[in-house]
Amino acid sequence: MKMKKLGVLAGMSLALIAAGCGTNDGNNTENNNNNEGAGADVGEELNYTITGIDAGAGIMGAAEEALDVYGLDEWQVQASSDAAMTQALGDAYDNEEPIIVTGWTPHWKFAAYDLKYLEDPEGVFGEAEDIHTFVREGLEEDMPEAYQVLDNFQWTEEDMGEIMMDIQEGTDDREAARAWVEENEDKVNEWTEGVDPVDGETIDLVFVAWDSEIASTNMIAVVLEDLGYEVNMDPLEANFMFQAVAEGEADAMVAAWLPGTHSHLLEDYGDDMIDLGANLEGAAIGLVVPEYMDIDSIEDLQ
Ligand code: PBE
Repeated sequence: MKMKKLGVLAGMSLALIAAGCGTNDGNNTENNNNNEGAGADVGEELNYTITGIDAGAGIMGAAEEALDVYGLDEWQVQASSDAAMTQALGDAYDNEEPIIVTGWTPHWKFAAYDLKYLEDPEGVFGEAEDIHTFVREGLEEDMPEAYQVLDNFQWTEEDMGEIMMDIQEGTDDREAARAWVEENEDKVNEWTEGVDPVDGETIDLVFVAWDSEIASTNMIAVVLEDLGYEVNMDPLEANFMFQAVAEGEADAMVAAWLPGTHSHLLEDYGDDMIDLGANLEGAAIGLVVPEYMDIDSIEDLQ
């Protein structure tokens, strides 16, 4: 630990000397009084580490690819979890320290903190994404009511954000989902209109414990429960989530990010499951930093 701190201090004083010697170019004058600016400084401060999430997330593969494409050989993406990443982000933010995380929208972190996506001129993280609902083959015949609701389900980033914020502020996952369903009766009625109630049939939903998917899966579980279903929710790794639906072990999931983030999983499992289309449009993934950091582009890390 001590060594690391010394390293950071050495990095800082080097940066100060550099600033004093006028090596910063003219359009960087604003930054001359602090220790940030060039990618190498950020790299040293962060131990050349990007704070990632679970290794199975699509964004982790994309981040690795970004290191490759932008020639960031010294950098690494540290696997952890959504919860650990947001904890690290919150800690850094409270101390105005630098941090780079694998980030995505919708996510409550953008409402809680002032953050920005690093520009991605090479387009590694892709354009806007949609979140799709997938069900197992045969679900339409076996559980036509659930199939109909899942097929109709469509909401917005704001809708999902309300549940995510509520959970972030301490409300239990299921309670936050229930509150949203009760407050958004009109929207939910559009999905359930004309669908007959059922009598305690069991439906298995799979998801990954990302904040966005905790919100969406709990919400649709509440809607299905209100229709009379007994709902099981299993948190899995991303590839097992796809596999479970493809092999018919699970009935449905509302957590496929396409066309980019989960394209490799779609390639492996897509032929064996039914795509019910987008339930949310305009999602995004990328590298995210606090606004107070001076870097704006992934290229600034070179
Ligand atoms: N995410 C949230 C997922 C998809 C949903 C961006 C962390 C992923 O990277 O696989």
